[in-house]
Amino acid sequence: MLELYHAEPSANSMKPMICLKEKRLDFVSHYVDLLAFEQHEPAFVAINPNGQVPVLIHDGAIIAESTVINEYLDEVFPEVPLKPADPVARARMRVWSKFIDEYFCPALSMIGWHVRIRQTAKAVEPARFAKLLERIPLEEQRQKWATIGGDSFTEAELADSRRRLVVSAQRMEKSLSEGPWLAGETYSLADLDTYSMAVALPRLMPESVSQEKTPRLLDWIARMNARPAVKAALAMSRRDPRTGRRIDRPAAASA
Ligand SMILES: N[C@@H](CCC(=O)N[C@@H](CS)C(=O)NCC(=O)O)C(=O)O
Repeated sequence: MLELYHAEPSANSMKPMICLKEKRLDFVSHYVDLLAFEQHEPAFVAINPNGQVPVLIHDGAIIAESTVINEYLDEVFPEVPLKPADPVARARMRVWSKFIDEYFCPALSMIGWHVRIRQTAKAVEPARFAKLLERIPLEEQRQKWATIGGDSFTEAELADSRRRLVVSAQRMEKSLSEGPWLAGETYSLADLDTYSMAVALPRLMPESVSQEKTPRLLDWIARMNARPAVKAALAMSRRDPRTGRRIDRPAAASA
């Protein structure tokens, strides 16, 4: 049996959600509401001591880390392959995943937390917020929550993250001038891992990600949006995109 602990279909949670959908695998969905701090509840920390989503459980084996989860799924369920057969293209795919994890995602996360998550932290009554901070297992995450609950990141930090997002967009644009998909001729984990972050860029940075500046990136996002697996993952959202309010859907097996 496959179970996925995930939040909204965006960023790291979205990576395995698309992967599972591409592979048409049934899985039990466990929604973890990050804005209700469910990821730091003892029951979830017992599953992932980092207190972060996503987490896959396959026949009792717990696998964390979104990139690792997708590599695992591709290895164990190879019927719909998501790695190019050519070793050079495969290496290129892995360089993208590394770039996403080490460079693009941390920058996107800082901006996303500053723009969206900050208001959630600010809305919590200070004494309760202090208690919530205490139970965050990772020191780095505790500091990050404390930062956005306080004065947020410095202008210099935010400017550097925005710069890194522009670099990321330009890198995607260049790569897509060399082939239809990020690793070359074949749709792969590089595309779905990167899309899970990049889909936010046109809205976040219209001055840098536009028809004029990054036409190939926008075309690639449109091709990704049209994939049934991507549509199915996005349909698992539990928040109304207009109001941001929680929509309660019954937890269900999904394919
Ligand atoms: N390296 C991890 C990062 C996971 C991560 O940052 N998850 C975020 C959601 S995108 C999270 O759970 N944040 C909530 C928190 O830290 O409180 C991965 O790729 O799975």
